[in-house]
Amino acid sequence: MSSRQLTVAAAQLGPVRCLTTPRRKTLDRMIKLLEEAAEKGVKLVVFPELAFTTFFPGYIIESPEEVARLFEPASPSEPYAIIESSHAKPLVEKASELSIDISFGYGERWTADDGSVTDYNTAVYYSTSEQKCIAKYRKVHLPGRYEPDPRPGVTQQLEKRFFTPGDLGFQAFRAPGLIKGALKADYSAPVTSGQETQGRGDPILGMLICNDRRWAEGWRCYGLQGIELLLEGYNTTAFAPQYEGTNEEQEEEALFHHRLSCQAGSYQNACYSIHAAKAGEEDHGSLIAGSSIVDPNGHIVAESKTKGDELIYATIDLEKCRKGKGRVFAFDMHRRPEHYSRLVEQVGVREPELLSK
Ligand code: CDT
Repeated sequence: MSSRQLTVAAAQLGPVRCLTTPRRKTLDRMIKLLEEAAEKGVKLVVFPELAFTTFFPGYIIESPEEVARLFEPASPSEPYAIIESSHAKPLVEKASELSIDISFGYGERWTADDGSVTDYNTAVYYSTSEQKCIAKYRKVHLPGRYEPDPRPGVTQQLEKRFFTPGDLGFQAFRAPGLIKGALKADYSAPVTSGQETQGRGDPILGMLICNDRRWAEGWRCYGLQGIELLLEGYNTTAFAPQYEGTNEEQEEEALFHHRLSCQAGSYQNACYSIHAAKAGEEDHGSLIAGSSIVDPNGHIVAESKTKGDELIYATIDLEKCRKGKGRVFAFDMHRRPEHYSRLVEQVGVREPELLSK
């Protein structure tokens, strides 16, 4: 193995059928996938968005107590309380025992110092070499609607009701312990140039959650931090009665758009990416599979074959990110930010004036 090779995996979960599915049942499935990963020599496993529960934004839930049960508490004094929660602790302990880093999604109920409470759709990264969480990401792009669709029999997508958009931005981080001989900072030596150290340190990672993968803006924020490996979990509707097309046509199109987003994002930012689905038939609706590992040229190097619990893995070489980062997507040479102000000044579409008759 070259010094920048690493075996990584997506742990696809089949359906977590309903709101009352016991957490321990799902945890045991996740632990089994982790054990399989260890047998394959995997060093990093990505689990889906809202991994421990059914995709609850697909339900209309009136009772605040019932909603509260779906969230994990956190606060400024205990931002990573999730790893001490009985709902996640056995998974984290198993990851530690097997020396595998993990990333997973969950509903986070954040109580600030002033007592205000905010719910986020969150993912964390747990580093086994550090024995702690070293990064948190809160989903920025929340799809769907606040008010339930009143039409009978439709598939609901109520993320705007359940969550507040993330407030942490797209912060890349380095994960220690994954690459032998990674260059470390030497604060006693004078720094010559940032260019000289690029691609030689501990791997640069970032997280997105589901719908975020469709937005080029988040990918590029990570690209500008030199990301080498992007981690993403998702619950994506396969088909819904209110949309046009047969179930098969809708699912095929959903998979196409999923692959298109992941492949384009990886290519345009010259990074690997890992995508982990929760798939199959949950009570609120049907979810696509298509968990994948994508290389920096945009090629899929591993993809799930089922809609159930399935581990997909690949040995990747982070050195391969250098080609795109040094040529077509050498940002320092080719970007023209003086023309990009519209991207941050404008939200919706403003069309050019109509032409006169
Ligand atoms: N969970 C999530 O973000 N799902 C959305 C559904 C949108 S339907 C195209 C997604 O972007 O996959």
